[in-house]
Parts: sequence; C-alpha cells; structure tokens
Amino acid sequence: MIDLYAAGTSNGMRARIALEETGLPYKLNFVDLAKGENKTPKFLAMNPNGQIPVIVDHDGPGGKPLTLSQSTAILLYCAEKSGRFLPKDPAVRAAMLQALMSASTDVTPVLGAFFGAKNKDANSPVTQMFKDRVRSLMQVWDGALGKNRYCAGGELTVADLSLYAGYARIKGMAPDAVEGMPNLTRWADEMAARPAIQRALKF
Ligand SMILES: N[C@@H](CCC(=O)N[C@@H](CS)C(=O)NCC(=O)O)C(=O)O
Repeated sequence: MIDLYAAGTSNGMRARIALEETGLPYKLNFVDLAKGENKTPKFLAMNPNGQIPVIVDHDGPGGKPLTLSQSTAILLYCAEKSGRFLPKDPAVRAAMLQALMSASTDVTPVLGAFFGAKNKDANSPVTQMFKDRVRSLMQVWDGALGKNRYCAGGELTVADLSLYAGYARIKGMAPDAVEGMPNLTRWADEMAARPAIQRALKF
C-alpha cells in the first residue's frame, strides 16, 4: 500500500496519474497548500522542501518503507515497480527519456512561472512572456505528435503520463495557450478518455 500526499497541481497530478495508470494500490492524502499543510513538521520530515507530491510505499524495496518526493521520480518508481510504460528497446527508451525530460523539466517549471506571474498580474509583460514560452513548447509537442501517436513513438510511455499532467493544467487554467494545435488535441483527447486519467484528475 502506498500513501500519496498531493494536491491538484501538475506535479500532484503527475504522481497520481502514475499510481492510477500503473494500478498500484494507494491512498490519497490531500494536502491543502493554501493552509500550509505542506510545511508542518510531519510533512517536512517526508520532504524537507515542503512540496507535494510525496509517496510513502509501505512495501518498498526489500519490503522496507520508502519515502519519495519529486513527481517524475515517483512516476519512474511506479513504472518500474509495476513493469509498465517503460520501453525495452534502447532507441525507444532514449526517445522516451528525452520526451520525459522535456515534459517534466521544460514544460512544468515554465508553467509554474506562468501561473505565478498570472496570479500577481495577469496582464504584465512577464506573464505574457511565460505564456508565450508555454505555447511555444506545446507547439513543438504538436509537431512531434503529428509524426507519432505518442510522445516517444508508437508506444504509450511515462513521457505521455508526464506531459498530460502539464497539459491538463494548461487546458484548465489557460486554454488559449494550447489552442489551434490539432495533433496535441488528438493526443490529449485519447489520454483524457483513459479511465485511470479521469480518476487521477479528480482532486
Ligand atoms: N520538482 C518538484 C516540484 C514540486 C512542486 O513544485 N510542488 C509544488 C506544487 S506543484 C508545491 O508543493 N508548492 C508549495 C510550496 O513550494 O510551498 C516535483 O516535480 O515534484
């Protein structure tokens, strides 16, 4: 059994998508960021950065409990534990890692910067700059998904699970940042139809 500590942000969704899609048994412990529940001594003992998501796998490697933060580390941990969403072919695996890093380390931080700037001043040049950056990253994904069914080729991998977490947040908070991208929309519609994704997004 895994305890998930999360909220409905893109990083929180990434971890929950990982658990739902891999089918590992887990319990969601909602963390109210606005109330500072991520800064309590109990939470800081799990992640000194005071950030969600965190998992505690009570049946970790060697049967010992394992505490893990970082949404992409959680995604990879769940994929390895379940043996799912990780391509075996070395070339596809390399493409998957490239796609995963782009989804997790390009898209999500820029998204965070955009939402942070938007909360301060929706019309500032800084907000627009980050929004343009989000849009340009997603335009590259639109091009890639015009050539391949999924992020790393013909196989659904952890990269798709990671990108969808970011996409879902953009679509919910600033839909115009992903407008006019037919290949991305085709992929997103397929991802959104997956029952595990639907369960994962309900915070
Ligand atoms: N790189 C980390 C980032 C985690 C992160 O930024 N979490 C945010 C929510 S999306 C958070 O907990 N923010 C509250 C805070 O920093 O006080 C990951 O992928 O998990």
